[in-house]
Amino acid sequence: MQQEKKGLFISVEGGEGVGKTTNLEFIIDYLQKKAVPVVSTREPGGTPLSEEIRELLLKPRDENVSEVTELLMMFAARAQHLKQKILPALEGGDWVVCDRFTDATYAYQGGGRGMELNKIAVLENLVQGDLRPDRVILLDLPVEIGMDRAKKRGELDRFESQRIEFFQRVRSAYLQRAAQQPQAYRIIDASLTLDKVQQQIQIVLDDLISESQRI
Ligand code: Z5A
Repeated sequence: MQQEKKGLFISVEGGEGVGKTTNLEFIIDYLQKKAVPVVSTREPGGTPLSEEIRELLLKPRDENVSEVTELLMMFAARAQHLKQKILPALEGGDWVVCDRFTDATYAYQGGGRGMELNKIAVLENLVQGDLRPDRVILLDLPVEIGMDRAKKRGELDRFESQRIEFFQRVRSAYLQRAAQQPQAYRIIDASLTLDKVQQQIQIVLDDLISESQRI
């Protein structure tokens, strides 16, 4: 798949309760104020079919879900999301800001579930071709704080019910990917107050806006 990409593609990543949803709203608002045309979306999800797959993935169930099933469903939702929403928006010149993308698959299915990274890479190439986020904003937070924040919101889904060790592996996997790809990743200290977190995010967005004006 060869993409004619014109807009910028930003993903917002991090473990449980780090503040992705809260800060995604800030990002969209900030970009709109700067007159950047922007589409907000999320994974798994983003289109009617992908949202149905999300429901299937998150629903707590007695049946043990195979890691391969989970991985294939993530990429099935992603393939639909790319075709229906992300690629048309980028090709039309919009920026796309996505609450999680394939880095979450490396962190959760790779780090958390222990799936081999080269198997994830095969699906990544099949589904995305050479499309990768231009910037990954990684909200990083000690796992205990994130879990506490998330618990306050009520009932836990199938992922949120995992043990703390799972989320520690997820966090390590994210930090490892960030270290391997410093040009794409920006790590934000999400343990600070919301104001301070958003000041850090604003710097990342201002850099991207300047870069896009130089192209
Ligand atoms: N998943 C996967 O396994 N593989 C994949 O490839 C993909 C996803 C794409 C659904 O994701 C699950 O899918 C996810 C991984 C898996 N499961 N988990 N865990 P999701 O993004 O929908 O679910 P989530 O990670 O659980 O996100 P969340 O629960 O919506 O959390 P959040 O968006 O990061 O946090 P928030 O709702 O913005 O904030 C949480 C609370 O903290 C809230 O009350 C805020 O007001 C508060 N907050 C936020 N920032 C602050 C600061 N700075 N200080 C104090 N309090 C704060």
